[in-house]
Amino acid sequence: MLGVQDETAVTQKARAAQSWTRDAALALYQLPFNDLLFRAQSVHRQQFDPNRVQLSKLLNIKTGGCPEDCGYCSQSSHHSTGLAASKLMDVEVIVAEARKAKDGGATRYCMGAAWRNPKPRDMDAIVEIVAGVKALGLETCMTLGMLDRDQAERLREAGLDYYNHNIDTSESYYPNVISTRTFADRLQTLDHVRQSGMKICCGGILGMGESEADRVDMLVTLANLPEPPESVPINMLIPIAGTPLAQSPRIDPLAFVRVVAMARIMMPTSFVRLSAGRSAMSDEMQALCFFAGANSIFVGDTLLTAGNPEAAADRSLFDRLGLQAL
Ligand code: SAM
Ligand code: DTB
Ligand code: SF4
Repeated sequence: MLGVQDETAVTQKARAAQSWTRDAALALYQLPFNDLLFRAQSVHRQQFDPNRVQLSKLLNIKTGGCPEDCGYCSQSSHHSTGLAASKLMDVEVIVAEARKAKDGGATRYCMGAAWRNPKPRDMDAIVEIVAGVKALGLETCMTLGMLDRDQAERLREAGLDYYNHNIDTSESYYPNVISTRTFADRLQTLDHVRQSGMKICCGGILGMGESEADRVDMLVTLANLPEPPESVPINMLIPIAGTPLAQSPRIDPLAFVRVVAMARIMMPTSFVRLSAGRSAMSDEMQALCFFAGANSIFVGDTLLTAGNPEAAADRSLFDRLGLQAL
């Protein structure tokens, strides 16, 4: 017989694994705003403390010169963004930065590299970095581009907790954003990560000129993965001068909030991260995102290459909303 806790786990897993149809998701997206947000907040309260938000910190451990042509990215060598490329940072510098982030209240340390995929010669250094950051007692996350099965296995053995690999948009809009890899490539790496036993951080970007149907399709893909991602970053495009998508029309803030609410309802047990783009959001928009079920943010004034709100601004926002760090 199952114990109470086992039963809860089984029910949660069954609920999490429900498959969403595009029609059901579209119906949700089109609900009156108040109905959608009420549902999202109700789901949120069943799974999480509504006044706690998880804090992650990002570090770009290898900047620029990336061979991929992602239309939003400052680090692609296909675009002239004026960003200077650098080599992989030394492990000591990374660990010192991670210690500062821990002192600042972050519980997860996310490290990004502007690679299409890690090369075999990079793997020893990466393993050392994971071990060094983990030894501080932080959760570790990396985003290094595509991984093969062996690389995913090696990262898990090194103690990496999460791997971030975004699908970014819908399958049909994907070729408008990136031409150097396919949506299927993305899903394959996610499968390697899942098989290795690491947790998945996977989401997308809004405001790249995609349609409402694309937003809904992206969420359906995420929610219908064999297991939903444990962490779902919802980014608002940060327009970067020199990139092909820099002139995209800004997304309606209320449409952005709707997507956050949808992510909460469709992936009830996942952390939904209000990710890139907070510097361009009003406090009121962020407050609505938290009400819609976002319960994670990046802290610190820099993301990978772009800006993020200062610590003082986030402290003041949390105080005004009665929010606390998890
Ligand atoms: N190279 C790795 C990869 O793409 O998998 C990791 C780094 S990449 C910069 C991580 C994610 O950041 C992208 O998948 C994208 O969702 C997000 N991102 C990058 N540039 C952005 C921008 N200008 N605005 C919003 N999100 C962005
Ligand atoms: C994610 O979804 N957003 C983060 C993280 N995963 C790696 C990256 C945001 C990058 C924003 C643009 C920049 O800093 O260059
Ligand atoms: Fe490279 Fe990642 Fe930027 Fe794409 S998003 S160009 S893969 S660093």
